[in-house]
Amino acid sequence: MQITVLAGGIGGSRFIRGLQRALEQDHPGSQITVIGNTGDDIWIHGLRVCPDLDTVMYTLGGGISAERGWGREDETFTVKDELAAYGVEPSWFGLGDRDIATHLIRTQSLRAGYTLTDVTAALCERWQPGVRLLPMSDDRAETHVVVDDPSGATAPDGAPLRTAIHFQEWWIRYRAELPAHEFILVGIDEARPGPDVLSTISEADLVILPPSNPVVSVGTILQVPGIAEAVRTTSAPVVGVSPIVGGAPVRGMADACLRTIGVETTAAAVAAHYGARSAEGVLDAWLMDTRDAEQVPAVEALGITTRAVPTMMTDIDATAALARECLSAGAVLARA
Ligand code: FO1
Repeated sequence: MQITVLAGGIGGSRFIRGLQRALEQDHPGSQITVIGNTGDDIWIHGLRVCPDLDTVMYTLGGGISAERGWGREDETFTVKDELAAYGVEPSWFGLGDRDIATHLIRTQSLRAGYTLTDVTAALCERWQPGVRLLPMSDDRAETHVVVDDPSGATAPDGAPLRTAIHFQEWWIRYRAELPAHEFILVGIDEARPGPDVLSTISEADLVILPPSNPVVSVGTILQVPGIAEAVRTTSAPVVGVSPIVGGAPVRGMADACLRTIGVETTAAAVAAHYGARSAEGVLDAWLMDTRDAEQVPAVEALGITTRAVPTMMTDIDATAALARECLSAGAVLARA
């Protein structure tokens, strides 16, 4: 089977590990292509950092820090401390010494004219993640967040001044606690899908939207011109997994992101936000946790085939079981 997954960072990577396990057992020889979010990418001290691509690569390649969910295992932060000793900002970004090697290679290669797709493939030669990892775009498309100016500055009329900060600063420095008025994907209008991105969606046997952040990860990927259309028109079934369980994100701050775009933090509201493919949306099926089973009829009413299943990815077996539910929902849809 050819399966395409639109993934962000930690949640998406964890899901893909379970999908790999399920496919090894049930559909050996299958190929997973991951379309990775690059809206989180940022220039840090002159280095190009791609948090979601690196999280997928490290998690599936066995280099991830299990404790943090991002960055490298056995990491040290000596360079970060030295930069802070010089009073150089940003000091809030956790730039690890081992991780810097990845960013040095990426930055050098980009400056030499290689595309992010080329660089990502080269980095994956070392890590062997067992999937094809494609950036959503080789063009810059960065998520910035419009917030009230953290300095508390106000306009002459007394209203708080608004400013835009990079998503990473909002996410890491302000822990998404600074109210976000709007997300702006800088450069998105000129961004093109990376090579092979559209074809891996249209030629897939199954497309999965894993439990990544529906706004700033999956939502960002769907904003790249052409990608949402490819998902809407692919002959493959499209199955999504709710990242919201019992009215809260399982991990991260997706609730703060959903609030910003005016979507309620429930499994049903996220499904409605993605929309049914029969109604200009992107979903054929939606898997949400058994704890939210009472929301199944509301999502079915949208024209989205819905199942309430255990979605907590507590270990590889639980995640493989969740992946199997996706494969099964996809198979049912394909027969229909
Ligand atoms: N997340 C944090 O909460 N704090 C950090 O200092 C941090 C540094 C970092 C460095 C490299 C990298 O690849 C990821 C990093 N992350 C950090 C995670 C990252 O901000 C988020 O995982 C994604 O951007 C959101 O999905």
